[in-house]
Amino acid sequence: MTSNPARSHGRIFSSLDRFRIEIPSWGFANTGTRFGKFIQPAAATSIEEKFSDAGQVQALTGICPTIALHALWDFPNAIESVPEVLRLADRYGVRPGAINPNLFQDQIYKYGSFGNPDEHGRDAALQHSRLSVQVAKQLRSRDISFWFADGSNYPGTANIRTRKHLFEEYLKRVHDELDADQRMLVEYKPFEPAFYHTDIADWGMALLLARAAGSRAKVLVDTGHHYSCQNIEQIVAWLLSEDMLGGFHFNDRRYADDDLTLGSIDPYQVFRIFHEILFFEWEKGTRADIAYMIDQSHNLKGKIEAMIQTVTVAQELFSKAALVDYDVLTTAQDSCDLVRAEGCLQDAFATDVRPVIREWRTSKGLPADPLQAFRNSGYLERISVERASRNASSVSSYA
Ligand code: PSV
Ligand code: MN
Repeated sequence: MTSNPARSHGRIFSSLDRFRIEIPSWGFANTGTRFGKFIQPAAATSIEEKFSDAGQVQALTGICPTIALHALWDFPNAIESVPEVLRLADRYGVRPGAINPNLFQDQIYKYGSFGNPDEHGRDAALQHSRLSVQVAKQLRSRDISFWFADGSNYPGTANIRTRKHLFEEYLKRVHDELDADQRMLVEYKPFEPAFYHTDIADWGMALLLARAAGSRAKVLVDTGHHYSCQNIEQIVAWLLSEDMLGGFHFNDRRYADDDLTLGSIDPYQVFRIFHEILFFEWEKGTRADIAYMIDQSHNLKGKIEAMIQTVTVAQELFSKAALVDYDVLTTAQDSCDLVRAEGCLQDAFATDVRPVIREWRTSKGLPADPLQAFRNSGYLERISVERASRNASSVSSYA
């Protein structure tokens, strides 16, 4: 860590000035496990309520100017919804962020989207992807973020190589539709909902497919989409070195894709990811073009509080990572001074950056403690009353 307090203070401030993180519309709605949902009276029941909640998070933290949108979940009428979404963006002070096509929910995707052996399934996926690109253009969203549930559940039931080729072909066809300033993000996930093979199961597959799609395709790393002991920061370092890291879906996990709030299980993991990015930027003298996004969904914590919690934890971990002293680190690495090198990371991680973050927030006219400010605001009480009956009527009964 830099030993000069004024220098540390300056580094924290400049890291906070630049750090922005996108919040997901679906993080404000009721979600559950495959065993059912526990309904929250305050959960958002419409796209307007999602924008309103996102506006609260932005107003209190100042670092979440955009909201990721999920086609179908947010745009039942696709293109026709665009004017309304633009109106909501204006009204609530958050812009549309990444557009997430939904290629997994409709019955036609039972055996896959781009990997479907039936051409009708593939065509439906292509049409929906093209529509999502159009929506993104009209909303002036740069990123279209693709996650595919495609895969198979039993050995021998799918031709893995044929499906790979289909993905190459169809991703390229979608890529051809992008404007010059748009990007395609390709997300990977090892399993679930497919339990034997997943077509895009890891970063290597996502990387090859993104390369095959075209120059504006990059890989998206969802931190929950890895096996337990996987070294995610090494994947990040490799993708940076290949100029193929497009963005993140941040969340935490203990067992699988748990979608828990960030840093709740392993904050050092997130710190190490940020360290690899900032170290890369320091070495290259350039800013990496990465979309930092949250993808969390938990059915018991209050939605807005959980979002604020994740945002502030991300902010803390990012500014801790900015404290690593790269001169000391590189000297220690070059001379194989292992303890000193490791200590650079440990010292930065152990630093309590919260007092400086509070100071930064005050200097920007933001509440020093966004979570407390939210609790004092009365917003939650108000929406709990307004939305309670709509949420209650969505409870399903198995009796
Ligand atoms: C899949 O688990 C995923 O991470 C994808 O990003 C989806 O779009 C998102 O979750 C939906 O919750
Ligand atoms: Mn994700």
